[in-house]
Amino acid sequence: MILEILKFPDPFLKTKAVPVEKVDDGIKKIIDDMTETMYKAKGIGLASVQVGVDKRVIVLDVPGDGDGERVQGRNLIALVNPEIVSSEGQTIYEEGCLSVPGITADVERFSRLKVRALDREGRPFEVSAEGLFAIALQHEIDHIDGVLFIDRLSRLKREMIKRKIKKALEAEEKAL
Ligand code: GNR
Ligand code: NI
Repeated sequence: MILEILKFPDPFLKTKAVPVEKVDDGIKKIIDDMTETMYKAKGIGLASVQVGVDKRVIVLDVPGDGDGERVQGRNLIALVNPEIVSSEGQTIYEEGCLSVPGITADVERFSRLKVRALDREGRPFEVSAEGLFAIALQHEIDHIDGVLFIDRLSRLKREMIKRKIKKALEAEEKAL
């Protein structure tokens, strides 16, 4: 089932999601619906909070450097209760977000990290990440803490972006 992706300034995007206690059929359904929604929206990741769910679940499918054409599911990964266990280095990448359409900005993140989580069957696992996968993982973990990439910009840049979005929304209203 395709879910609706909430857009800034929807207040729900500030929700700090709660840990999943048990990876049951309800959580599996959320994972599957989020995966379908991510592919439909052509995103490389999606977090529960973006679709109005307050449980700590994220999905990603980040194309690898040598992958060539994009094949859906090749790098698909679902993480329940993800936790960064170690991180190093720093990198800057021009990020976008399905909840902040039409806006991109350079964001500083860790360049490498190890993340511990539960998989779709509720089994614990650890994954090492670098490159775009590491960036997207941090972007999605931010979402389940109620943090958007624009929250990681300088106050000036953030205020400029907020004003731009507000103006665009007002123009949309007028056109109706
Ligand atoms: O599809 C997405 N692309 C992207 C590009 C750079 C940095 C982060 C991302 S994640 C984004 C999908 C999204 O908004 N996930 O929350
Ligand atoms: Ni996002």
